[in-house]
Amino acid sequence: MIFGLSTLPLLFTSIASCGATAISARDINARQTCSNGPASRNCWSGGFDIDTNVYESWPSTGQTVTYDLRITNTTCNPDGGPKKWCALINGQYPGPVIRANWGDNLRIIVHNDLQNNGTSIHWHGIRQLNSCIQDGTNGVTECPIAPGTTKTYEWRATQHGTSWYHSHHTSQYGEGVVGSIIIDGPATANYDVDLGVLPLTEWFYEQIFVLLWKDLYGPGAPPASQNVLVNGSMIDGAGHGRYTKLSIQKGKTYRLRFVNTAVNHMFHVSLDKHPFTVIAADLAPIKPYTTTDLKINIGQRYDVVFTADQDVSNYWLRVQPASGGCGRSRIYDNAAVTVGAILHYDGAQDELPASTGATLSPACADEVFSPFKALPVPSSTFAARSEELDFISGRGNQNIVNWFVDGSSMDVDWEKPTLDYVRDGNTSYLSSMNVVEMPEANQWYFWIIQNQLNANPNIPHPIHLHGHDFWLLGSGTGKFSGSTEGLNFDTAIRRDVATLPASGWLVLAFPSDNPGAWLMHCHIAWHASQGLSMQFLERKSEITGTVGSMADFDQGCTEWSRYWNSPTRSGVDEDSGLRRPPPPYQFSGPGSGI
Ligand SMILES: *[C@@H]1O[C@H](CO)[C@@H](O)[C@H](O)[C@H]1NC(C)=O
Ligand SMILES: *[C@@H]1O[C@H](CO)[C@@H](O)[C@H](O)[C@H]1NC(C)=O
Ligand SMILES: *[C@@H]1O[C@H](CO)[C@@H](O)[C@H](O)[C@H]1NC(C)=O
Ligand SMILES: *[C@@H]1O[C@H](CO)[C@@H](O)[C@H](O)[C@H]1NC(C)=O
Ligand SMILES: [Cu+2]
Repeated sequence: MIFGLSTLPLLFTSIASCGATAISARDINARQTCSNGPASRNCWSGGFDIDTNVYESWPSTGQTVTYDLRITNTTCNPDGGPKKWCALINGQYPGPVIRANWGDNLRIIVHNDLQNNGTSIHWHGIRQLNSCIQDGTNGVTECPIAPGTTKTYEWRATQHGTSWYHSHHTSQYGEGVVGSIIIDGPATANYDVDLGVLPLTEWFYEQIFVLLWKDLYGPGAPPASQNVLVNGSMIDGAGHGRYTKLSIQKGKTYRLRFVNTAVNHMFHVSLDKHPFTVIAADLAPIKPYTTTDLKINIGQRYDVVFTADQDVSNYWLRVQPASGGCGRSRIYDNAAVTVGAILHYDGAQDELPASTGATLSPACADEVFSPFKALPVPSSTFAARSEELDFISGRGNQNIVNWFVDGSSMDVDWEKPTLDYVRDGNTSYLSSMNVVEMPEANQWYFWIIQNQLNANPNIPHPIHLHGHDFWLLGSGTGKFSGSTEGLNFDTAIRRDVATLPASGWLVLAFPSDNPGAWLMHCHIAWHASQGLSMQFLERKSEITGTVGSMADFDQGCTEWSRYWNSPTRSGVDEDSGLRRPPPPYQFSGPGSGI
C-alpha cells in the first residue's frame, strides 16, 4: 500500500506541475533492499526514501503510537531563578517528546487538569491531510478543551523530520504547554547518532498573558526577556540552574534538531569549532549546506549534522537573539554568563568550556538554501490567481495596539469555531474572522504578503501556515513589484514558517489539496493575540466529509460553553490566542492597572 488515501494519486496528477516522480520496478527493488543506517540515511524502507514526494506518498506502517498529555496548574523555574505560575505537560518543562515513525498514526489524549483555563493543542507543521478537525486551533477547528475534560487527537504522520506541539489557547505555550515532535524517516546526510531535539526559547519571569496586556496598553515595544532556555534549562546568572549538556564521542557524527519555541525571540545558534551541516528546514529535507551561524525564527526547525573531530574538550553551543525588534534578553547584560549549552566530549574534564567561536550576526532574516527535491510551481497562472494580503499595526479602540490583515484585526469566537459555520452551511462569516476562501480543488493559489511600509512598529514577522507547507517563491524589501521576474517557481523552498521582512514582502504558493479551515498567523504569540492572523477556508463543502467526528467537536463545544458561561468561573483573561480582548476589558489579574 503506497498511498495513504486512494484519491491522492488522482488528485496529484491533476496538478501536472506537482510532478509525481515515476518509480520503476527496478528502483523500487533497490530501494526496498536499502535500509536506513549510519551510512545510508537516505534510505528508509518499503520503497520509501529521501526522494519520496511526501505530499503524495508515505509508508503505511499500520502502527498507532499513543501518548497521554496531562496539563496541570503548577509553578516552575527552569533556569533556577524565581518561581512563577506555569502550566506544564506531565509535570515537565518542556513537555514530553512525541516520537513516531513516518507513516504511523498518532493518538494523543490531552487531559486539561487546569482549574481556570481552557486549552487546545496544535501539532505544528503537521499537514493534517483530510483531518482539519484535529488541528487543535481553538476558535477555528475546535472549541477550547474545558477544565476537567479530555480530548483525543488522531492524525497521521505523512511527513518526516522535526516539529513541535503547543497550546493554541491564549499565549499559554509561553507558560509551559509546549513539547517537541520527532517523526523518524530518511535524511539528506549520514550520521551515526541522533542526539534528539533542542527546543530554544526566551524565558520571562512574568506570566506571558500579563505581558500581553502590558504590550497592548504599552508603547508597543515588546518586553525584554530575563533568560533564554536550551531544552528547558540554563543558568540564571546568580549561581542557580544548570546548562544543558550534550555528551559525544570523538570521531562520531551527530544529528541535532533545533526548534524555536519562543513567544517573541528569533535566535542565532552556533557550535564552537563544529560547523553545522544543515539537512532539513521545518519538515522539508534540503540540500545540505554548511554554516557557523544558524538563524531560527519562531516556529521554525532546522536539523543539522556535525562531526566530533576536535580535541577532546568542552565547547559552547551559543544562542543569541536577533536584533531589529526580534528579541532582547537581560541575560546578555551579564558579561560573565555565556548563553547556550555545553558540548562535552567523553573523556574531557567536567568544566565550563573555554572555547571561542564564530561572531554571530544580529540579522533577523531567514536562512537561504535549496530544497532537496524540487517540485516546480506553474508561473503561468500567477497573474490571474495571486492575491495581496496587507499586514499592518495600529491602534484599535481604547488606543490598544492591534495588528490588521487587510484592515481587519482577527477575532474568533471560541464558542463558535469556523468548522461550526461550515457544518451549518452558514456563510455569514463575521468580517473579523478574516476568512479567505479557496473554493477550487487542486489549483495553485498565490499569496503576496505585504508588510506595509508605514507600519509602526515596522518589524519582521514569522508567518506560519496550518494545513500545508507553502512554496516560498520569493521575499524582499519594499513593495512587491507584481512581476514574476525574480520569483523562484522551479526550486522554491517549502516550509511552514517564513520571515516577512520589515517593510517587505513574501510570495507564497500552495495547492488546494487539503480541505479545511487553515489559520495563517504571525507566530509572535502577542501579535496573534493582537489580531495578526487570517484563515483560508479551503474547499469548504468537502471539509465535513474528512476524518474526525463532529460529535466529538460538539461535545467539546458543549463542555466549553458550560464552563465559560458558568457563574462560578474565575478565568478572566478573554484572549483566545486569536482575538484581541473585546470590550469591556474585564482583565483584573496581576499586571492590571498598567
Ligand atoms: C491555579 O491554581 C490557583 C490556586 O488554586 C488558582 O487561583 C488559579 O486560578 C489556577 N489557574 C489555572 C489556570 O487553573
Ligand atoms: C532534553 O531534556 C530531556 C529531559 O531532561 C532529555 O530526556 C533529553 O535527552 C534532552 N535532549 C537533549 C538533546 O539533550
Ligand atoms: C450564521 O452566523 C452568523 C454570525 O455568527 C449568525 O449571526 C447567524 O445567526 C448564523 N445563521 C444561522 C442560520 O445559524
Ligand atoms: C488562565 O489562567 C490564568 C492564571 O491562573 C488566569 O489569570 C487567566 O484569567 C486564565 N485565562 C483564561 C482565558 O481563562
Ligand atoms: Cu508579528
